[in-house]
Amino acid sequence: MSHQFSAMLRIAIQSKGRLHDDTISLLREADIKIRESKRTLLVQASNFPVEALFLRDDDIPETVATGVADVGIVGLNELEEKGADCEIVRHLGFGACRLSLAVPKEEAYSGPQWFNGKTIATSYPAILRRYLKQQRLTATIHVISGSVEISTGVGLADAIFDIVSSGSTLVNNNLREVETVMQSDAVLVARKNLEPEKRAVLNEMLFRFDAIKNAETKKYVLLNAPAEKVDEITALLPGVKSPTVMPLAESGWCSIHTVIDEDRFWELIGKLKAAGAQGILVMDIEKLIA
Ligand code: PRT
Ligand code: ZN
Repeated sequence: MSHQFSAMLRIAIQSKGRLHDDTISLLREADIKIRESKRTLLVQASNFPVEALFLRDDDIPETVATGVADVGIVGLNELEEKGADCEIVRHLGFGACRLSLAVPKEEAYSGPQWFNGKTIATSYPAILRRYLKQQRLTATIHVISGSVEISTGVGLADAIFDIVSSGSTLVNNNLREVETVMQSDAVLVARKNLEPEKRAVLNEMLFRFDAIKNAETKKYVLLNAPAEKVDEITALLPGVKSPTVMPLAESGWCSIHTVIDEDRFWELIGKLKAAGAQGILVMDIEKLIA
């Protein structure tokens, strides 16, 4: 397949950490196979014109903005913090989290003005500085690179600004989330002004990513119905287009095939049964090209 492309696209990927596995699985589902080796920084895919550059997430935005890599997968929080000039091509949905301000749980928190004159520990000073400015707050930012959540307990700061996902780290450190400053997930970013030959490779990759994403929330449904109920049942099914209806060997019965949204599944299933559907079979879809 790679013979139709004349360029190699270099993608920056987190070498280890929270985004690594989901990134590799997304590429694998898109049939872009990257053999990982602990020693190699740059690995070419075996069956697609892509080479992966393994980096720390902190270095990905700059690497893409400066053209050392063409595209990259990184948390939106990291991209915003570094202020790198990249194009956000897709939100990928995994690595979801938020950047929030948290205070010791016994504090009487009345609103953002609580932060005036306080010290806030964080690894995201640029995003925090922007928020404080926008809210016209005067707090001191104390930059630390890890274990931000223990800062208040050891008297290093009055509050923290950090990544929250389940919230259990805050609870374990007697902290309370009081302001959510930004929502984040992993994003696919591209260097601005990518050459057309590289853009073509990126477009093929996007086509595959989109097919995977479309399939994620859909189910393939097969069911049997008495012939006289087919109209009533098909009227209930939204389908990608219209459902496929095929006669069964047993006369007077049909098989109906369609694709439905996962979130509508339980609501529909009761209605389908009530309308006479039987032998309802639900299957995952791997890829869906609309
Ligand atoms: O080594 P490298 O520099 O590449 O990795 P890293 O240690 O800087 O980052 P890593 O791998 O921890 O996170 C990479 C990205 O994952 C982040 O930039 C976010 O975009 C995203 N992400 C999603 C998270 C979390 N969820 C998350 N929960 N990053 C960090 N956390 C930490 C958070 O810092 C806090 O300590 O988990 C704790 C909170 O989790 P909960 O579930 O207790 O709220
Ligand atoms: Zn990092």
